[in-house]
Amino acid sequence: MNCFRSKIVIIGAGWAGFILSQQLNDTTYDITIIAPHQTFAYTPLLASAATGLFFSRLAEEPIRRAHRRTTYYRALATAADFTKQTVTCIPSVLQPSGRDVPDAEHPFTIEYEILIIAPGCVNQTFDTPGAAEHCFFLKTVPDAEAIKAKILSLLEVASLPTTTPERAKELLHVAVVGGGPTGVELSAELTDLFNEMSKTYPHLAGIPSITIHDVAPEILGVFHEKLKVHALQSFKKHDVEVKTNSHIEKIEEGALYTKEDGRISAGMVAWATGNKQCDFVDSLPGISRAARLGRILTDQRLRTLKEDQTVLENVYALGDAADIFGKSLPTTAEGQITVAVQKAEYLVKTLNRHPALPAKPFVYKQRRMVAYVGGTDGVIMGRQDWTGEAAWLAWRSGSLGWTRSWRRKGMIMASWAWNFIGGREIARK
Ligand SMILES: Cc1cc2nc3c(=O)[nH]c(=O)nc-3n(C[C@H](O)[C@H](O)[C@H](O)COP(=O)(O)OP(=O)(O)OC[C@H]3O[C@@H](n4cnc5c(N)ncnc54)[C@H](O)[C@@H]3O)c2cc1C
Ligand SMILES: *[C@@H]1O[C@H](CO)[C@@H](O)[C@H](O)[C@H]1NC(C)=O
Ligand SMILES: CC(=O)N[C@H]1CO[C@H](CO)[C@@H](O)[C@@H]1O
Repeated sequence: MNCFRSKIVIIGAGWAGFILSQQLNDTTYDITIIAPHQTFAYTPLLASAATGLFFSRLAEEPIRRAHRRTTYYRALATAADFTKQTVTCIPSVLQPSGRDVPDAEHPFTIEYEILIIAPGCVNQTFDTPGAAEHCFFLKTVPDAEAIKAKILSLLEVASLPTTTPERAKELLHVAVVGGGPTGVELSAELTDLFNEMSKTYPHLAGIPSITIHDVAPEILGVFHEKLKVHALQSFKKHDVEVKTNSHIEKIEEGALYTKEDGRISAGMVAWATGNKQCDFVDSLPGISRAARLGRILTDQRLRTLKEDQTVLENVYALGDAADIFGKSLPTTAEGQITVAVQKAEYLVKTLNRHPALPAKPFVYKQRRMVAYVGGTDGVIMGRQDWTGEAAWLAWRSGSLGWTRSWRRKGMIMASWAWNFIGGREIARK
């Protein structure tokens, strides 16, 4: 039995792809995973990782595993041929800096019998001049480490005898572009960090500042009114300035320019807005796409649809790269993981049974939405609205829920306890 294993190729090792890579039956399937980075990142933990709340290694999980018969290629998928059933990839080469650089000179092609497309989204800078070069992003663990290193460097430069207090203020001004959950969480974590830093850098007390810029008339667009008001009040208390209706015109080293205020000095500009499909998804031929963001459309069993809405056999799509035709699921950052995870678990169940057997359609179960707004304070949206301490606790335990491995849960808890006693990791580096 099972001398013949069907070849499954999974593109992407995010919330969706990682779960599939770990849970598909490796006795029945010959599983190949394609992802440009060797770990899966717990995205909700990245903001805390960036501000040194715990060792950033805890925010990721290796794709290669002992006791699993899977093949992993550190590469980017660049094209798929649905007729020949092949995927073309280019290697993603790890640099000493910790970054991955794609190597277009050495493409390779692999065959599949079942293809699972889950490459997520890539950040979008709307062609804002200078953004790609000068902004800090928060999508991967190396991104989080880069933010951490930059903050530490700014604190040290601001402490030099040659730095005037005015210059220190400019250096320690962090501008966050994007008032969605990611931007809000990063700002909240930064406030906490700066508050704590005032102990190790007492000479810089009161100097750091954070501004959130959003083009929209309000931040946290998806949350209930009451919760938004609470988040804003909390930011006021923590000296986070929120600039809504703010249009970013360009970014330079050390400054951003807005239509409303002109040049604003900032030691760091974090870009936390805008998603678009990766080039691979854009390149897929003959498939049906959602009006919103050009996501791949699937049927209710997550099978990719062709332009004429018929099923493309053996090609599944899920996560941020896909939508179900005729169904509206949460699309705000806060519900997306739940959707990605539930779809991945559904597909695991379907494929582990047998892909040819009739499957029940995917059904989404509503879960709560959480955003963190600094200190022991937070907002939660779900069955009932919570604010304050209870929400914070739920957020913390919620973020433990994200990390499925108990070893990691233990380590994260230990590092929170450690922070409580010993101050944040970043300070002791
Ligand atoms: C900082 C941050 C915080 C967030 N917080 C929350 C939250 O609290 N709650 C929530 O619901 N959502 C949150 N989100 C959104 C959530 O992370 C995404 O909805 C979710 O990750 C989508 O899962 P996915 O598997 O589709 O894609 P991802 O998790 O983005 O994974 C995509 C994977 O595909 C790989 N990949 C990309 N292109 C290619 C290619 N061409 N070939 C091969 N591999 C490729 C990537 O390297 C990655 O491994 C957050 C996102 C960020 C960035
Ligand atoms: C995988 O499939 C094999 C053969 O069908 C089966 O014996 C085994 O129990 C399955 N493993 C898991 C973890 O479901
Ligand atoms: C413009 C752009 O693509 N910027 C960033 C998007 O995210 C990646 C991965 O984190 C960054 O390396 C890019 O610079």
